[in-house]
Amino acid sequence: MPRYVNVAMGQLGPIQRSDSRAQVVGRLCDLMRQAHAVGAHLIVFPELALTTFFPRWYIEDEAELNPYYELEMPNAATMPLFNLARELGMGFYLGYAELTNEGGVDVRYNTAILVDRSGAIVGKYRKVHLPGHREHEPWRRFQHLEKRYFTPGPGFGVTQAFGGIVGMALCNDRRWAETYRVMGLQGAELVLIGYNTPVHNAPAPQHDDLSLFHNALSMQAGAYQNGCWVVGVAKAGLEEGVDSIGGSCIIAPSGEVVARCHTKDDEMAIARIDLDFCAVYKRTTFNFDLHRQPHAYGLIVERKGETLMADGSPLTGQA
Ligand code: CDV
Repeated sequence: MPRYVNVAMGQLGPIQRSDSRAQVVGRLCDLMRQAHAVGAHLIVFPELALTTFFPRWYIEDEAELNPYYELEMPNAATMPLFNLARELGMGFYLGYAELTNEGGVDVRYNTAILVDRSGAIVGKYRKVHLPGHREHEPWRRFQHLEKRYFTPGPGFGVTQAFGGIVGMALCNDRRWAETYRVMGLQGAELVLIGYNTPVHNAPAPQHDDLSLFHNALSMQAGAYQNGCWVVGVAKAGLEEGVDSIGGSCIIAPSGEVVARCHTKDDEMAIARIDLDFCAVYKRTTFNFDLHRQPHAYGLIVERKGETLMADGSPLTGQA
């Protein structure tokens, strides 16, 4: 019995600060309807898909910050999306800012959920790799305060869903080989990744022209080296004066891009994914059980960073 899943990308154009949740959820519902009309079983939305990318601003007042977060999911604003998913029999992946309370303490996560075709939440992921900085850095054209506004999540799990093994990650996670390998070791066949990537990288502006290349390079490598499908979906375009890349794409276990979005607006694109195609890679070149040599990889978990530069100077830096 072949295991096909029709996976759609629900790329978003910009969301401005003044856009209401109802407007944004309306756009997500539109994309879901378009995807259903061409036979999708699952639609993948971006990171922080309900709001503007607020980490670009330094906000000290919690009363100003808190409205960007969801206290529960689903909630009144997102219920129309869950209802539509149930009505159409469509699953979805959705990124949003989560404010929760752990032992009396407020904790904020950059979160993604996986919802199955019955409208039930079957997986939750909290972003592990939080880029940027914690304090206001006025020299930047815009801030990237994810380290201030979120706590890192506990790790990369996988979920049995859509007939296969599904993993989730968010934006900066896609640049790290460990992200895919930890899920690959749990048998991930389909990895879903929403992102917001400004074209301009303040600490390394020489990367700006390469931002779309690095986006594809990271996800294609992750797919190939772990024999899994990868779906990367952007929130793109000019949002509150900051231009972000598009480049949403679906990548096969061969590392080949099989579908992509071509605008920087709301756009739906789709591919039929054969989950059994993973085995061609998982049983041969990347048969972990046969070929990996964990005895040689100890430093990956024993050491967090390179300790010294080649010239002996200490490593310091920004992201
Ligand atoms: N949202 C992100 O994680 N963005 C980062 C930017 C700051 C480089 C990314 O890795 O795309």
